[in-house]
Amino acid sequence: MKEELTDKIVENVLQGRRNQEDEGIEEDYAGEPGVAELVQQALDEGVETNTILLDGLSKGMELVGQKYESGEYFIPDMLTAAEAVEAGMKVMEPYLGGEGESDGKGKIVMATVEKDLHDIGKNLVCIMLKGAGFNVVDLGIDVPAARIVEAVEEEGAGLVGLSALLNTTMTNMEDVVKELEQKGMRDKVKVIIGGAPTSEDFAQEIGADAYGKDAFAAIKVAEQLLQAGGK
Ligand code: B12
Repeated sequence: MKEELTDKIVENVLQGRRNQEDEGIEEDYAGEPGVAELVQQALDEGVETNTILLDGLSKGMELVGQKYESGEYFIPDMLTAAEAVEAGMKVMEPYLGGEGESDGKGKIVMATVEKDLHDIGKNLVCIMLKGAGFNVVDLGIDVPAARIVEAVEEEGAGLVGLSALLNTTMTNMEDVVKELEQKGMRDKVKVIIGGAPTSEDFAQEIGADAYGKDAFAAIKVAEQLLQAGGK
């Protein structure tokens, strides 16, 4: 039952169907439950949020990526699929700790770096961090280094999480580290990076404190860094 539901979520992400009113990319599925309804159903049936995220929404988006790479899907298809994932995440959010003030663990400023518009992974990380008790300040996409550092200062955050999905924008992460250095804030703020083209080696190369492979790793490294002296 659980697998059946997550498989259906994957299928509907692939079809870019936010809800039952949407048609599909390949054919018209209107009237059948879409991602929002399926996620709700899974939650009602007690499927764990992590399972819905990993085996449903994330897996669906991964397959969309493969279809794009193989030339089967085009940019509009990626966009509709992304919207379907978002619709699912919206349904899940209250179950993961929600928008409420959760300042038990520490404050983290999250952003997708300048010139990068990908936010599904970052949003997932934000949701999971909130669920784990962090106070998350999400600055959104295409955020210049100066704005990120300004927000870290304003918010008094001890952590900053940066996301990049493009080879051409991952280098903008280094600007944030440099800006923190220039403002004399580097020793007070821990920098965590993530996103498909980044890696542990790249984190070291640009002077970041940690790399997180996925949303679960994000929680783990954020907790470790806090214990190691973040705010
Ligand atoms: C959806 C998508 C889009 C959507 C984005 C919609 C949105 N709201 O995000 C749209 C259509 C807008 C888009 C546009 C483009 N895209 Co695009 N896109 C993708 C796609 C298919 C999926 C990305 C995704 O959401 N993955 C699912 C999430 C859950 O995974 P994730 O982002 O990796 O995040 C996880 C981890 O990386 C990690 N993580 C992420 N951030 C962070 C941050 C921290 C702090 C931590 C710890 C962890 C962490 O945790 C997340 C959860 O587990 C990928 C293909 C792929 N296989 O990744 C291409 C891809 C990233 N895109 C690509 C390209 C080329 C583009 C365009 C340039 C296309 C074009 N010609 O216009 C534009 C660029 C726009 C821009 N300026 O940013 C390339 C990038 C190649 C490269 N390495 O440089 C890819 C890899 C596709 C390809 N193979 O060609 N894209």
